[in-house]
Amino acid sequence: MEANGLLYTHEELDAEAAKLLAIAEKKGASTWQMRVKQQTPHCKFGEDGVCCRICTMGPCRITKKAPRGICGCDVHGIVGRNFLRFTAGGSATHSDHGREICHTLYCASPDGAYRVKDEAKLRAISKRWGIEDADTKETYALAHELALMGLEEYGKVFGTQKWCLDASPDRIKAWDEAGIMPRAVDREVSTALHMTHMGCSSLPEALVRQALRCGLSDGWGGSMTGTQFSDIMFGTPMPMDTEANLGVIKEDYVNILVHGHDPSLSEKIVEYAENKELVAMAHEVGAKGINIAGVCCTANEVAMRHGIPMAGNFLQQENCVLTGAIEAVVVDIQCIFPALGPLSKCFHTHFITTSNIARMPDSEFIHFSPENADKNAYDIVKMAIENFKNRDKEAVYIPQMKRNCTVGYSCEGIIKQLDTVTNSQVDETGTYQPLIDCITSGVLRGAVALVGCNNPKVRHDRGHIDLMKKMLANDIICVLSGCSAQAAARYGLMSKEAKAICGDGLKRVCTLADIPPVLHMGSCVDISRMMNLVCDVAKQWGITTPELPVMGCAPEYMSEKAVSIGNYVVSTGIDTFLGVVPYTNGSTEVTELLTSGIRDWVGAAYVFEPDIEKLGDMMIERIEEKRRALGI
Ligand code: BF8
Ligand code: SF4
Repeated sequence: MEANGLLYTHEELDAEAAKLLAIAEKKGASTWQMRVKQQTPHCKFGEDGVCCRICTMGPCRITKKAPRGICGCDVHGIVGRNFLRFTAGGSATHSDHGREICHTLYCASPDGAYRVKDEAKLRAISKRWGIEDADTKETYALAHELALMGLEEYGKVFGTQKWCLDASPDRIKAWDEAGIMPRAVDREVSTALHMTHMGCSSLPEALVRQALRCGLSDGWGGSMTGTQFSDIMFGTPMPMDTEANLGVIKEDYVNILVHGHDPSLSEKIVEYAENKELVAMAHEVGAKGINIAGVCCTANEVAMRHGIPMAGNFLQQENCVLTGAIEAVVVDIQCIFPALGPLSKCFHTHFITTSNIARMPDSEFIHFSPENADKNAYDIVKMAIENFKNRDKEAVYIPQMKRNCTVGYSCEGIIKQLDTVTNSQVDETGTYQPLIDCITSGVLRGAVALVGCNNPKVRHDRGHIDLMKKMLANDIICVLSGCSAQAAARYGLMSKEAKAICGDGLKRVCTLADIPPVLHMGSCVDISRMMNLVCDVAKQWGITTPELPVMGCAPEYMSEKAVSIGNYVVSTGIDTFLGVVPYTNGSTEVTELLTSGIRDWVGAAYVFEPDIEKLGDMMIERIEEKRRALGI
């Protein structure tokens, strides 16, 4: 272990994974490590984005000898169209998650399955959105009105996204001038699909512009709704302690994994795990109780609101089942390996799918709906309990490795905590001024939003961890979400003691503010929180967002959602560093636009760099460059 036993090393965690892999081999189960071998090397045409199959005259693949598709489209048009479609997939997906949350809020009632927990937030948003009598209206009448308004945002006929009103003035101006102010999500996704239909757009500039706009409709639309409306119902996260890594699975308990994204499901499972009748039932079958552990973004959602431990991130999902100690994996939507079906069949594990959006073979389907949430959750937990007797106790192997972490730094949580750093200009309601003071004085050099997935193209979690360590040593604070957050947590970087590996400035800030050096801001839809954070800091500082010494980075991303995020982060004025190239290498024109040209529209651009060491150096250099430009 490093830093006096504070952090796990890569080797320690790799050794843990290797043992589980050996179990898989013995059982004849397929794992992602095996499938990667079967799938590599990847198709070069696909990798470069130069294959087009959007009409049945193709597929057309661009080579030196065949520079155009049958319709005459060149490589730049093909790569640009693929990039836009990729973005649209991500934007639609995130936004549909937000739409489900609107629906849940619409079903909320004082004595029903879902209630309003953060009434102040409900009233504040309602007021900003122009609902009459937002201060005095009966809570649930107001919640339903806001939920309906939220739902209507998705398909509104005229105008642009209401959340954009919260952005800094420089953003609104930039988006207006670039013609990328996002309209309704459904409109932007449809426009993207229309533009990329055979015989429509093949001009890279138009395709990239729409990709930014479509991304913005996610970050400043659907994702923002998902985040803010979840806070209204389930509470705005505040710092709390929990644990991470496979060691949170408990041998003597009924173990239920919650995996996916939509907290409507996981919140209820967490609630029913404490139900007296069900706990008694668990005791009857010989278990000490019911243990819930999270995987992927669901883990982030329930960790930051209830302190539920996080078993692992995207590339840990199979490892969880391989412990042989999981009675049920309960999933909703997104980032769920279809492999979990066949894998769970090698054990006693129930693989329970719950959403019409994510149906999979070899799963047991229990349709979960807000209207039947209580019964659904009860049935699911009961199913897991009844399965405890089927566990092959001899075959259980739970690596005893876990780390403490502090999670749940929403914007509100950060303001509350950072206010303790300096005494300068602190007012009663709290502001970002202490954070700004730390940056202008140089105690902190800047900040990096480290986000996104795992991808076997980068060794599991190493991109995240190596970058974080580098940033921390250079007094750059990190804000995290998604699978990046769980990587930090399981290595130990999200504990307050991890300040030991920071530069002197960041160490001092962590001590004074009593925070870990990497701040958990939530799930991937919560990157919208980061957008609020940068805009509010810029407003308070009196500068524009592109002037901030702040970077965005997804070193191991894999999903369409991540590319949609990249597009709204960059459009929010934050240079965005990706460790995996988004299938754009085939076009010099598209690459030039994304890595440079779009700077003219939004004041920021992408860097694609698979060498993680270099990527880190470039981020630090960029932060220092921004500081010099500000004269700080
Ligand atoms: O939305 S970071 S692997 S879990 S896509 Fe998925 Fe990527 Fe993880 Fe959450 Ni985000
Ligand atoms: Fe080929 Fe053009 Fe059809 Fe694409 S749209 S498959 S490039 S003919």
